[in-house]
Amino acid sequence: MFQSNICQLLNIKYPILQGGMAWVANHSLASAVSNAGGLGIIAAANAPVEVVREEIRKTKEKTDRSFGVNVMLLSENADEVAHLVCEEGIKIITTGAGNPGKYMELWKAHGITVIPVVPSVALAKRMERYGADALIVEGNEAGGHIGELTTMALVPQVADAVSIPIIAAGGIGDGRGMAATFMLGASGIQMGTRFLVAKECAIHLKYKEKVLRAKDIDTVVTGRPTGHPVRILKNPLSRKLLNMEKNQEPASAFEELGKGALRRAVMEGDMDNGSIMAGQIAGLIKKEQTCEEIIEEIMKEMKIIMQEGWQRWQGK
Ligand code: TUI
Repeated sequence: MFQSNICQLLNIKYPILQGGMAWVANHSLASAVSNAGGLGIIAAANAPVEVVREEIRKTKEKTDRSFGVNVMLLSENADEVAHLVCEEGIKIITTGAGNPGKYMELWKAHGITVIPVVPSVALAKRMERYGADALIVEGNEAGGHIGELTTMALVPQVADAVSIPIIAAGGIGDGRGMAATFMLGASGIQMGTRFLVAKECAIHLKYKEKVLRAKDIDTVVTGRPTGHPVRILKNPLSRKLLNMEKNQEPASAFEELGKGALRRAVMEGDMDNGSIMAGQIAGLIKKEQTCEEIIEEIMKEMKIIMQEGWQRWQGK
């Protein structure tokens, strides 16, 4: 059986984490991923603390396995959520979109395993010093809010800079991608886009169809001038946003257009005015499957490709 240090750290069967996707990663998806042997993660995103509490309780009802909560640090509710996870006895936290330094002491005092997302070597080193247990090293192939570097360039540089385990994210959609990041120094992966189309993922059908139909070049990065670049699928909204960037319109105009846009896509299936966050690997994803099918398939591919890679090296 394949086991990595991430499996021991998180008490899971396979070193596969589900990304904490805002408005998407709820109890249904998180419990399904955990029940399939990966690590399901509830996204706190911008949600009010009571909504997050309810999601945590529902997840506990649906699985007795390990699961985590993602704290999105740009949220105005981040402080409250940071304390809620302690109250609710959450064992694993991932963070995104910022530096979680100010919460590390609190979380470590509660015995929580803390895994920040880092987009750079500098933040990776700082998080290790603060006591992070592992890192999610996310390249800009990912959907949603992204950093500057690709997975291919970032993962080996962080691997050389820290000694805690690394989970690679951004651009990984199958066993080949998983094997590739292991060659770069990762010992686990996090996937978002592949789980967007999971049967247990309760987003609008039109969102899933859009991901399933996406081609390799169908994502764009919007919002660079705001300091919060976001990768989404091309649609009328993305075209409007990019036009506004070209015309150097003020940040307030972006905010106005972007407000509620993710919710419109996820909940209402509004493919014109909604923000359809997805990673560059969307073009590879062609079918809806259960979380169990996704995870088992990736682990099978991973094992085969690790063996084939050696044969290729030998010229066979
Ligand atoms: O957080 C994500 N992906 C997200 S969050 C999100 S909600 C949102 N929507 C619109 C604008 C902004 C947020 C949608 N997708 N991924 C993890 C991630 N974290 N990517 C990049 C970072 C990151 C960036 C800067 C982590 C730390 C960081 O630190 C800056 C600092 O303060 O040192």
